[in-house]
Amino acid sequence: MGKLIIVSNRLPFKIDIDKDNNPELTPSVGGLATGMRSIYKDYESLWFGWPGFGEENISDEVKKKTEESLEKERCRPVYIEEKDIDLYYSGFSNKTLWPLFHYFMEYTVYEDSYWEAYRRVNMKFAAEISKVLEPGDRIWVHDYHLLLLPKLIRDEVPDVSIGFFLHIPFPSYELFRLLPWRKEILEGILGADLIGFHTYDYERHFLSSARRLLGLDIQMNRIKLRSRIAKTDSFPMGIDYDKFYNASLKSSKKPEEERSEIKKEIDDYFSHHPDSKIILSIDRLDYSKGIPNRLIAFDHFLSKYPEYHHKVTLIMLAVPSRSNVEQYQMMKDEIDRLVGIINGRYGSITWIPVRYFYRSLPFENLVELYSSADIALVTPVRDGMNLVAKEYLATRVNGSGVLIISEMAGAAKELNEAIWINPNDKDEIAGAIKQAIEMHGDEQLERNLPMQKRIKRYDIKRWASDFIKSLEKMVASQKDYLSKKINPQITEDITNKYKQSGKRVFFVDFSGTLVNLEGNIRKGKSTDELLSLISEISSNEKTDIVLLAGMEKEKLAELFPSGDYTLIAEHGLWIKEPGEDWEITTDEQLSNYWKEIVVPMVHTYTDRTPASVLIEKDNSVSWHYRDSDPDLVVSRAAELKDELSSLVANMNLEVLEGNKMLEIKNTSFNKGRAAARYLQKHNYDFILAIGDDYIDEYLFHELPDETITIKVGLSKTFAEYNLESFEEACNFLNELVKADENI
Ligand code: ADQ
Repeated sequence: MGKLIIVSNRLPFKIDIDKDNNPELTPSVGGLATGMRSIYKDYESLWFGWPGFGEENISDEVKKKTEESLEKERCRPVYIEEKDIDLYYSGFSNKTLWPLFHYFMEYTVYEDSYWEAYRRVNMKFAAEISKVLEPGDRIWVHDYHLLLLPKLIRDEVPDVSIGFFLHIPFPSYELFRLLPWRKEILEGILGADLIGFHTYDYERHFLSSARRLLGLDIQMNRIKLRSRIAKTDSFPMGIDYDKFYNASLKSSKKPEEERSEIKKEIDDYFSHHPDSKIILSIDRLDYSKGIPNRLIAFDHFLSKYPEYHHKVTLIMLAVPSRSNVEQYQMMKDEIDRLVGIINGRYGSITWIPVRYFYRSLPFENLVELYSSADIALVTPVRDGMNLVAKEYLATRVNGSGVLIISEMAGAAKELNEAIWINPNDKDEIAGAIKQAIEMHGDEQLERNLPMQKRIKRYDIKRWASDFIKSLEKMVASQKDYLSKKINPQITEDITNKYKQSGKRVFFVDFSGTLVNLEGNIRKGKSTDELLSLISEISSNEKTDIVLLAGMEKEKLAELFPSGDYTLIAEHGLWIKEPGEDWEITTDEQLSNYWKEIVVPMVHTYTDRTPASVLIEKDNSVSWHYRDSDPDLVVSRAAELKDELSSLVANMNLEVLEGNKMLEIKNTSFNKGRAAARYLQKHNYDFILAIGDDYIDEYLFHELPDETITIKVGLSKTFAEYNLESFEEACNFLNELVKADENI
């Protein structure tokens, strides 16, 4: 098995250079580093990330020593120039993507120089990673700083396995579409085989944007790309449950003299205020975390329920973060102001309602705070996951405590026994605080135990290993899809058979197989080249061509007027051989009475689905929705199919789902039957059929076993082979035709 390459903006170590120019590596305590460490040992791993400084800021000696130390930890630095760090990290990552993806449109900056630097840095990562890539390697790219990286790597090494995980929300299409570089970003992410999100909501937002902005064909969570399938899935990130649980257990058993200063202070507080409750909030100081909302709601609580004055204290810990970004500075001022107002308004000599700390704390202190707090108040206005809520629960060794969580945090989805609040509803938050203070111990246990069980089971290690297993599975199924792809060897084999044959026929579907479905064939844009290819094939007296299409016979004859080859129209109902008139292919009596019922029914869908059209043919009705809202048509088409299903059984009809269309037709004809009927009259020792649509599967099924069947586009098929696109199909046919010239 190959290497596992992990890529994140930062390496999982803080690097300090001491006075003797020696690097000191301190492992990061974050969840990601812990999770990755757990799978590191199962693979030969390598981690790429920014070391925290640029190459230009260190001497060659320091650089060499740093790289040697990092290499021992299987880490490779990606140096970023200082000017780019500012534009790429503080700029595009934190002033464009972060606010937009957290629904802070008003903070989002669209700045070309940020974007250019973002691209440059992503390219730098790609270049560094490409140097070490070997067949069989897997790459796991993390987060919003590196959205372009999956595609950049794929462009370099097309068959490498790439997973991508987004740690922040993916916003709804309505927000995402505002980004000037939205297509490049989507294409960048889609370079991955597996794209992971914390929740299903983020996943469906991503799929919706991919469908609407790139017009991609998406079935369930599989996205059909030109030469591969990408899959999305949700993997709610967990924490190192045992680490928090065991640390809390250890802290509760510590003798008094060994307790930390913080713990002593808390214990002292409780000894003087035995009936008092501690509410705890811990966050990075970020506008997405809803800290001002929380303070306003706490103020409201104190004003609405004065009976709790002196009986409750909010301990609020905020870790300094991105303090060079203006909005963060403004928010810090706002928080300072609000804390001042609350403490000034309600505080007394013996009671400070809000105890606010603006600093980072060592792990042990964090655990002491978690385990001492009666209530955790987690109120983000938008949060990808929120690990603090899970960490609080993990430290509650005796199952007590109350978690109040914003429904806007990804974690809320898994923590539905907690008290949910809307972070914008101060009255609801005040009520939740009251409910939490008054909650009976039994109820606390009843709520916490199932949550603890859940987050213990799906911890950070399970999260990481699940993602990797899923990536491996995806790569295996990718191989299944690609196993039918025509490669040079297969082309050669088919060409040899073709050359050795005496008489050949090509059954060729038209739209989607030889021309792009979006290409406007009516305006004659793409027909010239195509007509010359078809004439070339049919001018060879050993080769016949049968063109098949869903369109009406008159339209097809107008597009292909030459009369030198056979045409099959209306999905197999009509056939016209060279020099002959159109003939119906079925002996069954066709009646059209059903159209009186079906056409008005389809019309009600056309009317309610902008940009969809109904086409009524002699013996079939089709509903085309290529240009309609892709999300809307998924449900509309399913609804119509469902409505038709009870009718069709009694009327000898069938509903076929084609490429962005539904076709309702009589069951007594199809392309396969028409082709089989044609073959009864002619003899060939080389038969080839090529089509792109679900409807062409009839063709692949009905033709003799020795037929060479080719499906254009990647999807499950009865055909023996796959080609990626209509361009490849045309090239393939061209090559066969040329083979004759070389005999
Ligand atoms: P963050 O926005 O950083 O992460 P969060 O998930 O809450 O948010 O993680 C914060 C981490 O920092 C926690 O592990 C916590 O223990 C630690 N921490 C907080 N305050 C601290 C303090 N004062 N001292 C020391 N440590 C402190 C991003 C996304 C989240 C997503 C994570 C993981 O924004 O939504 O959950 O990534 O994917």
